[in-house]
Amino acid sequence: MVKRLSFINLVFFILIILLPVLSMGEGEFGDTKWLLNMEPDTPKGKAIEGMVFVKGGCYQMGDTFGDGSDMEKPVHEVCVDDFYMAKYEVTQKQWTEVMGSNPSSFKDCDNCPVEKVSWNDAQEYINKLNQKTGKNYRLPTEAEWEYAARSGGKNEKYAGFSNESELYLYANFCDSNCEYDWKTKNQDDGYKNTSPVGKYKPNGLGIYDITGNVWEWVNDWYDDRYYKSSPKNNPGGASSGEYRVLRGGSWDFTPQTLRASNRYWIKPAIWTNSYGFRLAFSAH
Ligand SMILES: [Ca+2]
Ligand SMILES: [Ca+2]
Repeated sequence: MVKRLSFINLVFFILIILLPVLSMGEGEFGDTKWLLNMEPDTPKGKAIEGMVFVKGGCYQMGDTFGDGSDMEKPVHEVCVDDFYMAKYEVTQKQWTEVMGSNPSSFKDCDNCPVEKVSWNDAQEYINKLNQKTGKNYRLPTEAEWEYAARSGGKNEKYAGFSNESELYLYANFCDSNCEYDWKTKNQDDGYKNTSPVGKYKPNGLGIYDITGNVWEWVNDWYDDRYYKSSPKNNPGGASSGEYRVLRGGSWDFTPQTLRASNRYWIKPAIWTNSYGFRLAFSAH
């Protein structure tokens, strides 16, 4: 009987000592925990928290509405394999949990997108995240980004819709709240600067803020002639260059800039408070 009591006491002791330690480990990444649950080798089509499975396919990439610039031409057919795309832009909280500090201008907003990150900074975040998680997160390619933005390659002018007058329902852009001269005075999206992610209607794949809020770095080197010679299957951009590509427009830009086919090119070490990114990874 004495022995049995001691054993029970020992079990209680172990539980009392170990439980707080175990729960500390579980909370290590806080809200980034959803990232740890994403398996790059997850069977195709399986739902993963925080990510959308994008079934691959072929689409017309570029200026399909005829109102873009030369760098969006020619419209050309592109095919992408299955992949996963994050539902949201990387937030300030997710950034801080991995990097230990927050570079953003518009702070005190955990769920706002991280900004003031260069392409190089985004790579550093991804490398650290992959070291911590043992996964293979990456930036989407430019072709994957546009395919996902157009709700799986549909002929949509913006991510999930085509009518410019609906922008305020889907996107944070330079609307009537915006302080710049080029603001769109007859639309009110509710935010002067960045907004928390997921505040607006998602596109047809359930991806949020892919139009507007912050520009999103993609993996590709920029080359304004690339569309003329792009391979059809899984194009990955120019093999070298001086600029990286950003997509989708931001809180301080015009409707014309927010179009799904619009391309923006910036040196990889440059940051501003309208540049952010979202994660992707390959489906096997
Ligand atoms: Ca706005
Ligand atoms: Ca965006």
